[in-house]
Amino acid sequence: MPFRPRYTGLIDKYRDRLPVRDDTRIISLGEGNTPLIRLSNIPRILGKEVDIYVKYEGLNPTGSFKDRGMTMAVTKAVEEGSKAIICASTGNTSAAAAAYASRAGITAFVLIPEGKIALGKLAQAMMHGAVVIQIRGNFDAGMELVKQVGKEAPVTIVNSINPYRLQGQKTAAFEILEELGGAPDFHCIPVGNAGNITAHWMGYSEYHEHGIVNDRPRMVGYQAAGSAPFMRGKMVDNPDTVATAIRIGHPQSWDKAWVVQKESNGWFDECTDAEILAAQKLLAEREGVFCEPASATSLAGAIKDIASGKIPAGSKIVCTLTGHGLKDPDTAIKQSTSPMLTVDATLSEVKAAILNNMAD
Ligand code: AN7
Repeated sequence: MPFRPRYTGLIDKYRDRLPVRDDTRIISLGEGNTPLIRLSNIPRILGKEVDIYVKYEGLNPTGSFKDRGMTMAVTKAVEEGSKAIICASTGNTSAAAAAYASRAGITAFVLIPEGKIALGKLAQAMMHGAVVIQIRGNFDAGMELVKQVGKEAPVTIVNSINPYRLQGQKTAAFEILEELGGAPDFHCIPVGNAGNITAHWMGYSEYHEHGIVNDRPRMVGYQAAGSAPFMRGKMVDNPDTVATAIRIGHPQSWDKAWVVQKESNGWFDECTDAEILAAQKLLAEREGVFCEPASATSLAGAIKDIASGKIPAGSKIVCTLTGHGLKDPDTAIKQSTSPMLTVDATLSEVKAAILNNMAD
């Protein structure tokens, strides 16, 4: 029969590797199982013999990797009888929390930095019926408040300090290992709170320890230059970057991420906003893959390290694209240089517009 079983989300698929019981009610939107796309043009443009794959996490149900963690966190919150969840967020966590809470029939409270989250993410949180609390402060201030209020109100925190979040997110590494038949040489990933780099290392290590694969990648974490505590070696108090998703100065998984760097023999680096936007545009224009600015940090960093030889020729590289480009239409439109023509609705004008703009 040309049919295969319906894909029902990552908890069902990886049930035996996740902390759920047989009778647990799974809160899922069919997250996970995202495409691992092999780049076909960019390596040639770089002029290097490298094999680059992008893990397009923007194709999760709410448009970011956060769904992997949120399906676990909300499933466990409901199992434990919680009626409300709360998070601080630069946008994507709030979108995922709002969606999964609505599906579970519980309340989501989301704290976001006023004026500093991308429009699509705000639309999601509002549309899914979350209680949106804008704070006059940044993500780090919101995170502190969430930790405090979590002790005083009956709400479950679903930021990545909730251990179930990382459990869900580790499945991205499982998928990569299964598809490649082993580990890539390098895994490049954007770093904000450093939950995702930690979760990937957990996933890679789990398959390695169980003998399913016999190697692990070197983990390379890239930050935005204006928001790069791992490069400064200390917390940053006033982080800033066009990549608002990773506008985070006090990473919650600070210690864990340093362990990942050491164990994997990897490194951290930073990219300027200009480098991030250039990588976002390159991916969109040359590969047909649209990710949000924060996500492009992984490719922006990889491009630099490939150019310098730190990532050598012959390497197999996976770059995680954490969120969809549609999350942040403002930044995309602002940096686009594509022709936008307005003409009369006549055959002659439309024809002229086409003939004048044919590629050589
Ligand atoms: C697109 O939504 O922290 O290093 O509150 O949205 O695991 O924090 C978002 C983080 C990368 C960084 N790319 O991941 C939030 C939030 C995108 C993101 C990151 C985020 P971590």
